[in-house]
Amino acid sequence: MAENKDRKKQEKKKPSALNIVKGAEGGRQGSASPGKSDRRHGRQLPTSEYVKGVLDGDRTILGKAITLIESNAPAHQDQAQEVLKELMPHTGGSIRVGITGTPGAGKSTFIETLGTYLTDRDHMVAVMAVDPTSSLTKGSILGDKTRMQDLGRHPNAFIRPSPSGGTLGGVARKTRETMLVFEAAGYDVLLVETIGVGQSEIAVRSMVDFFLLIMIAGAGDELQGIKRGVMELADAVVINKADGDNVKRAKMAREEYARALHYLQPRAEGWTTEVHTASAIKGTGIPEIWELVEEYREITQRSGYFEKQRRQQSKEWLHSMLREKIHSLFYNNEEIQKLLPAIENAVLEGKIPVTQAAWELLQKFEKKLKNEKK
Ligand SMILES: Nc1nc2c(ncn2[C@@H]2O[C@H](COP(=O)(O)OP(=O)(O)O)[C@@H](O)[C@H]2O)c(=O)[nH]1
Ligand SMILES: [Mg+2]
Repeated sequence: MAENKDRKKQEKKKPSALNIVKGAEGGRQGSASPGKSDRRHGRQLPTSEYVKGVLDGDRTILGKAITLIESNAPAHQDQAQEVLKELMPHTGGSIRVGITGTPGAGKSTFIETLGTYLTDRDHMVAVMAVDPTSSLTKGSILGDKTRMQDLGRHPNAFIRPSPSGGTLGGVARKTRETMLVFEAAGYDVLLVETIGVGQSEIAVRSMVDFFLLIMIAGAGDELQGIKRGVMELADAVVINKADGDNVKRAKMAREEYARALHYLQPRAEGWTTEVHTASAIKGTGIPEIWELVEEYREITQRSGYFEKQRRQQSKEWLHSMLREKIHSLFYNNEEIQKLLPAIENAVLEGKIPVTQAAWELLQKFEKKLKNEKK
């Protein structure tokens, strides 16, 4: 493969990613030489084959298209965008449901039971997760795979573990794009699980139509305090594990949460957030919760809120991508990287005011951008 300037830049910055970049560039030039990325990602197909395969609901190609979207290699990302552009007219036809709740509340079990309930009723169900920690622990992926074994075998279901590695922003982008691919392939129910801690809940909230919070009875007051912020994001709350000795406690918890919700502004226009009890293991309460989702869709589609929320989400997604890109352009800029330590020190030592330091760096950056344009 020919040397080029881009490659040289990459070599300097990230020697470990070199092989992946090499393979990707081979792909871009249409060369058939197998680099490491070919082995990792399988050979890239022509764009039209991804598009046709996805639209035909071909599971193998669907998997490959998602792998393409998840790849960090620039050539893969370029092609992924081409594929997505072709698929766009066929997207949007699903109900997108986010599922959150503290670890151990039963999210994965709930998804397995709900997913099976839906596939038995001829729905096409895709399951995804947003877990920016998954590359570190691997635990959640393995755990979910065993928990979703039956669903995973169903021909109408497709389970895709969280894309691993990278920032929350990166993982969220990949999940959003994967959702579009699933829709183009005819999946009409998308279920997205969060890890239930930190910012991943906000990220998933911003990509779904309906957000379901799964709680358990008696998890402690301090926990409920943490969850209050998340309760404001929910369109419905489920008290799970309402089985065996736990039924009574679950019902009491439901009353308690319903009272708490009473004082909160409902999140969606024209909708009241309800609390239900369920047992993901026994399957009780699951049909009622699905009915609620259907009702939500009906009401909000009629009022126009459904579409309005989606448009708003796209707009926010655009801005968050721009912010991320601008951030990385700035911090990866060679000149900025050279200047930054000295300016940081000057700020630390109180030699220049912070505002001045920021303006100086930004002016350098702006100049650099202008020069590059020439
Ligand atoms: N008794 C009971 N246990 C449940 C129920 N749902 C989940 N569990 C158990 O709770 C544990 C955590 O479940 P999991 O689905 O992995 O929770 P997640 O971390 O929220 O995804 C597992 O041992 C499940 O078997 C339920 O409805 N009833
Ligand atoms: Mg889980």
